[in-house]
Amino acid sequence: MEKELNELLENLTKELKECSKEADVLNVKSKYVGKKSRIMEIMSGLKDMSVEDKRKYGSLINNTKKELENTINNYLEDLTNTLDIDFDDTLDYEVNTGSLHPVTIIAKEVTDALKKMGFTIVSGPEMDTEYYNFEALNIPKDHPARDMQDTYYLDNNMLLRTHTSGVQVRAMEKYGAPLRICVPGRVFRNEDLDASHENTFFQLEGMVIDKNISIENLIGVMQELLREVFHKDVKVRLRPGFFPFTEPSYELDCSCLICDGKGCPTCKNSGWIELIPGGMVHPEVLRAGGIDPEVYNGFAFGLGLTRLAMMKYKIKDIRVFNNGDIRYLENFKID
Ligand code: FA5
Repeated sequence: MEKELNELLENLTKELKECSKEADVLNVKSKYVGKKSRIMEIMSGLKDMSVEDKRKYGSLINNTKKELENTINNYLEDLTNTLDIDFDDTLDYEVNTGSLHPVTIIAKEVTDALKKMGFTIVSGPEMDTEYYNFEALNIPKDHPARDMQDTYYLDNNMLLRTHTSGVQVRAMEKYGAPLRICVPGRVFRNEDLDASHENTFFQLEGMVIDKNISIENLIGVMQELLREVFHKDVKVRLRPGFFPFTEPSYELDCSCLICDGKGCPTCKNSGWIELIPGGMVHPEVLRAGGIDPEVYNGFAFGLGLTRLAMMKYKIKDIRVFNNGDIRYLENFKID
């Protein structure tokens, strides 16, 4: 018995010396102290030994088992310690930092500017119902205005929101009046793509509901916002527009900063980029949000965030935003 126990220890030591990986040690462990190992077999045979043999060999067998386990655990500990890698921090290596996406940067600038004017940032779902995206905004089924935005309908009777305006009624229902919110977010349209049209782009909705709000308040907010983003006065023009959820409605265009208004493919040679449509919130929309249009009124606007980023960073083609080319994102690295 003693000879066999000594041999077990000797053989274990030999086999461990061959192990250079943790997995090898674990295999050896299973062989020497696992359920089907020789030492476990010997231990289970203890109960059948005579009282005399039990007294003679009992503690020897137990001690050998402990020694086998300790030898294995010590070896394992030494092995994992040697695998620790010491980094030489005196080496001069280049750290490749990431960068923010230009739309993320512009969204932060715009929301910071709006926060200074008392706006709260809220969000809404990208997958929405026809009700919030259209009906609550005074666009019933079969209304021709639905064709203004080519919609991705989903199998579950929902849709991918075509604009951030769907948050207007949700916010009114949740917070009531007075209200001053902005909603940056991704929107989706089944568009033909060109230099200024994507099928997945970002908008920022703004809405103010209070007593005695006028179109001057809206223009004041637009001017302040553009000044904060461009750090200079940018040439803009206001022209009448049409949206079923605002009355009156307007379109604010920004002089194309790619060509300085001379005309280029980005602005389709018009010299202008359609940037921020808006208007006074329609009384039907206020009603849908549970707000009395006899007491409150307000304005709303839907800024094209991706287009604003194009103007600010002089990006000629909107398609670069979604194509995942890291070389282009590297231009926006923060040191
Ligand atoms: C709307 O989406 C309205 N919800 C805006 C609004 C809000 C009006 C509140 C009144 C009150 P429009 O479809 O024009 O409107 O889109 C708004 C802006 O999103 C555009 O001025 C433009 O800057 C941007 N935009 C529209 N379509 C695209 C597109 N395919 N790719 C990139 N930007 C786009």
